[in-house]
Amino acid sequence: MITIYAEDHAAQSVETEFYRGQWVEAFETPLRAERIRAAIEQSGLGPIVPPRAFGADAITAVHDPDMVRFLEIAWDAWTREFGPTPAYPNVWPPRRTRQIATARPGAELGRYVVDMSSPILAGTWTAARAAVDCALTGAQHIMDGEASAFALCRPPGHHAGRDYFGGYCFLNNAAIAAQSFLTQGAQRVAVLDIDYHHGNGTQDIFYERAEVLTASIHADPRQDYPYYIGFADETGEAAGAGTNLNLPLPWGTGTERWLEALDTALARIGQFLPHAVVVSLGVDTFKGDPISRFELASADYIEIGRRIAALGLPTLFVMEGGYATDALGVNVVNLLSGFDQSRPPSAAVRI
Ligand code: Q9C
Ligand code: ZN
Repeated sequence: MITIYAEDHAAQSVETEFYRGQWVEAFETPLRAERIRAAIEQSGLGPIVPPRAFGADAITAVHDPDMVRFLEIAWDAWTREFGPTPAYPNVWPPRRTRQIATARPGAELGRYVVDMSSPILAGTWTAARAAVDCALTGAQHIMDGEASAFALCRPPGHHAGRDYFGGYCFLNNAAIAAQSFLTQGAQRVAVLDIDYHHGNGTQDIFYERAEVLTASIHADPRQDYPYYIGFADETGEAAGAGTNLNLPLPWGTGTERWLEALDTALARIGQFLPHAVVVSLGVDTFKGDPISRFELASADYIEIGRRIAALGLPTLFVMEGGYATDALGVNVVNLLSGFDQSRPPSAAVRI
């Protein structure tokens, strides 16, 4: 399997993050992507290539253009007022307020940022764009006939909705790639989100869309981030009624129960007959993850890869979360090689 990786990810880098009322050592670091890249290099999984540069159209196909413009200019606007310090919001629009643009970068930040996990830095736009390019390049490989690809995206994307971002994310790499399949003629695409956290941004983007099935296996939103969304009764609306599947699981979920949920999601995806599957690949379901509470073991990821491969569909893996830095490489390589080794031949995309 080919891996797409961009060095520019390192432009998004903070020493600390706000966690449980304190500034603690950051969980989402450049080292994460470096560990994954190194493990893939050593594994012989396949070549690692840089992304192609894509334009903004694929981004505004799923995101609010005003938010995308804001992301692009936010650092300059912020530093003009406050100097070169990371941009965090400290104000948010309450319910029943209107979406009226303000003249101040801090207030604009509050209109788009939902938490304190996604600070805007000098290199945020560069890094976020590079991650999108990795995802789109992976999609391109699949459109060109490859059976699978791994977009080693960082920063992650699945918490970025149509007009908001947070949770270490800025642009929704997986959703942008899924939409790019449709733009290029695919009739149906499925997004399978196996990150520990609910893929709220992806659900938001495709909630009323009949052509995209979104399925997410994640921590119960009563217990964990992103909270408020990700419940089982959220099944899609309007044309998208019935095309969103949430499988929330409680803290402490282990291998058996998690794999049952995976089988449920895979069965639904199989019935949907998608032309391609985008997997939002988080490995924060690992038992050693410092911010999560599922109990998967490293060997489980091999089995997960095998079961996804059994769909026999063109599959784009897009990196999301996973914060047990020392185990990231083995967990990701296990999943991708589990997929590669058990894959039935001739699953190239057919439109
Ligand atoms: N109590 C991803 O895995 N902070 N994002 C949560 C937990 C934000 C996770 C604090 C976690 C975002 C892509
Ligand atoms: Zn996560």
